Amino acid sequence: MSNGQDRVVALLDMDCFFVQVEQRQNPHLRNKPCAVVQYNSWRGGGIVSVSYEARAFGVTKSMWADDAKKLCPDLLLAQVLESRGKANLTKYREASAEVMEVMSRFAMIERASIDEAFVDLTSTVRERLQKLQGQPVSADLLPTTYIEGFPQGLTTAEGTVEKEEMRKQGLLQWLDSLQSDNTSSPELQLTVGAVIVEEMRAAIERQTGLQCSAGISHNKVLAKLACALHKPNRQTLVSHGSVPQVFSQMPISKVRHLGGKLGASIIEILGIEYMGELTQFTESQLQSHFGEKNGSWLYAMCRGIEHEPVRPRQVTKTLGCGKNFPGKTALVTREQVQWWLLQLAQELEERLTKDRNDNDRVATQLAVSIRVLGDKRLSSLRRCCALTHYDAHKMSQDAFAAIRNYNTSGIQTEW
Ligand code: TTP
Ligand code: MG
Repeated sequence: MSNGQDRVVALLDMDCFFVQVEQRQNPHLRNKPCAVVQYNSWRGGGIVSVSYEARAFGVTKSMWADDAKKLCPDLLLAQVLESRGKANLTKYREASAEVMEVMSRFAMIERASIDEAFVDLTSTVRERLQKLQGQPVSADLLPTTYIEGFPQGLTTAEGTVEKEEMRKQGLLQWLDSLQSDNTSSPELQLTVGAVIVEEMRAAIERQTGLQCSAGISHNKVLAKLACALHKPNRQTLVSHGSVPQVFSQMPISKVRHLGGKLGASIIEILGIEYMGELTQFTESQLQSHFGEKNGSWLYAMCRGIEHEPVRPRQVTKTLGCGKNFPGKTALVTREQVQWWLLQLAQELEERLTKDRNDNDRVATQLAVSIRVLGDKRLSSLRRCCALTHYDAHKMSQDAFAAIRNYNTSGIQTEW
């Protein structure tokens, strides 16, 4: 098995994505505390994206706009469009496609969400290294790069040094430590990866007007983690050597794949808090608690090693839409259920048809999920059926047939 340093993987994540899309469209919103809300009738609407200026006031995602205004009276708001009684994300999906298109000119990408993508830069880096022919990498090519763990051994009044000054010192120290003629050095490969990511981010901004942050490392988990270290509009390189320090204070739930049940059970069963604490357990101990596969994964991961490939995929695998009906808005009649299924199916029909034209493929399965009030799970019930025609009426009827037995009222017309 490899030592986990054989690849160069990056994760690019747009900064306050929905806000930036609104700011691009409306100059009055630029460089201001600003947030995007969804549905504005209840408490001013729920916030889904917050500009960094507004974050300085304590405004966060999933706050009500009315509460956010108390923290930041000058907060400007933009709204997610609504159609057919639900949020319409078309504008953001289109902006996302613009960004993904620019990224994919550089290397193979895996779209991970509406505003983030993984890139495997291993072969691109190798080619670039050949061109460089042992020339050292100049700090000018890394104007927005932080090297995690650097500068090292700085003891003089750190608090007084500007953040940008620290970044530069760390970068220069790191570049000095590299052997630029050793093309198989993992540290040099990451550094050249970071140069390419600087170019990608500059191209994205030039072509779309949108800014992003990035993480550069040897695998997806570390790249994702690295990206979050210096947001917005910056990128962070996490080397294999910096892993012990990064993981020593990294809450387990912050690590990709550990935000859910598995992460919670690790914390409970082993009585630990941070990712680095996992290194004190043997592989078989971890396997006995969490299963063979998870145990091995954790044993390697806490040492910074992970092998999940970047899968070539620029478009989503599934296409979905849904709506919540909290409190008094709960659906109570069969007609209401059928009517909303039709609204959702109409959106699907539109998006499926566009997808067939854009991506030259057809969907074959329709899945219906219901979540009942109070259920913590993502869905309380999920049923699938064949998807034969991109037809909203047909899809909504099939969807209704798939869930009709779930009606708990005992009466056909009531739900
Ligand atoms: P994120 O990348 O989580 O957030 P962000 O881009 O707004 O901010 P950051 O700079 O921290 O990356 O999500 C991307 C977009 O997805 C976000 O702009 C809005 C949308 N979104 C929702 O609509 N609902 C949600 O619960 C989340 C998390 C995101
Ligand atoms: Mg984002």
